[in-house]
Amino acid sequence: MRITGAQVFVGGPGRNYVTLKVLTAQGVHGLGDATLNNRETLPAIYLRDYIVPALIGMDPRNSEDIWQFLYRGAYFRRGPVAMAAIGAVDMALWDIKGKLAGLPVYQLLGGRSREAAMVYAHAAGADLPDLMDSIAHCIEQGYRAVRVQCGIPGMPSAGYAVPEARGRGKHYISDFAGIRPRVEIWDSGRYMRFMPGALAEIRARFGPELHILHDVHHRLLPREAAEFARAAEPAGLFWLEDPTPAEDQDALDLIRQHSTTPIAIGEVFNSIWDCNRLIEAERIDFIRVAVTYAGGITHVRRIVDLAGLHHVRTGFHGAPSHSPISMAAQAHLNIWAPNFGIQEYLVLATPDCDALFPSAHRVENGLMHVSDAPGLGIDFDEKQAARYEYRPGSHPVVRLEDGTLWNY
Ligand code: GCO
Ligand code: MG
Repeated sequence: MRITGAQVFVGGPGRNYVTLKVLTAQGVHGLGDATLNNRETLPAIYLRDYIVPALIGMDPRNSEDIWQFLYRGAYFRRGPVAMAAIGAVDMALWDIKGKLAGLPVYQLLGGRSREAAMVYAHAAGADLPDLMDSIAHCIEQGYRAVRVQCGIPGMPSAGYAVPEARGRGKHYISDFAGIRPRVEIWDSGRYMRFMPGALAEIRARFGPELHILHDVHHRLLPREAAEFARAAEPAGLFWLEDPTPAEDQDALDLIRQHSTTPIAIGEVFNSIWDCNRLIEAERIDFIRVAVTYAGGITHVRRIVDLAGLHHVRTGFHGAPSHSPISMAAQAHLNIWAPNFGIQEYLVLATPDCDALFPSAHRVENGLMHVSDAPGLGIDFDEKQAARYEYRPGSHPVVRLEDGTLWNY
């Protein structure tokens, strides 16, 4: 059996999804996702110019050897661009493997460990009453776990993932605004004075059952993060995400020394080498990697197994920065992983998105049910894809009030 070629598509409804389709002489094809938010053309070029020509003639069933070939063979290892490209190939090869076996990918991983996987939705408000409405809306839709992001009184800009105006909680992600980033102004002091109390009010309003998550998005210094994690304890968070940038991983000890609030980190990590110390030192409770830019199913499975040895559960990244193909690959990992925790889930299910990526995976009452179709259980409609082309966009850039550049 051999690979005869592969195509790369860039574009999609509201997002520049990078989709890889691997073709075989036997007519079976596999799909992968290499979307790297706001840098989408880079994994596409890495695939087109360097990986696809090398894949032709290889036996797609040897997904492990192909992974090693792409990782070790490049000499320059890791990094989000290369790992997104490798991840896409790996997903596509698991898709082919499942189709050949006539089995859904989760069966190849070891079968079901649970009936369905809990997901969390996003709620956001320009202020606390607006956020309360947004949370209530998520609960009405059946979600049991909600990430809550709130506008901060006096903050010059709305804040991370927060709408500028009330009632717009669903539309905070702006795209295709060009490559010159919007500037947001941030003030950690105002945030620290307001947010822990707001989290406690959310707990009081919605009761003990709701799983409440909050994303600091790398904005605090380690000492501030320790203080914040402790101040948030009365809210009983499911997790506190990215309280401080994880580049200085020893600094995370400070959070552990001062608080028992569960910590989730890892959405920007590309490999097991970015998180092995964090996991082994048990500095985190949830690992946030994604199959997209952490090297696909083959590599993320290794991270999941290491995490399982250290009481660290999964909480894969699932922002719309990933296409439904990654979400499908993660649906299979989530159903299998013995140390599954939760899955981030943003409602991508617009009619346009469903038409481009038809699948039978479904979320109901806050639980993701995996399709039993062979392979990843997701398709890609090339006629629909022809409607879209790459459009440049950018993450905002964050500055302090005096102009100092800060972390987005
Ligand atoms: C999350 C993330 C995202 C990122 C985005 C960047 O927890 O979902 O923080 O919202 O900001 O994926 O591209
Ligand atoms: Mg995050």
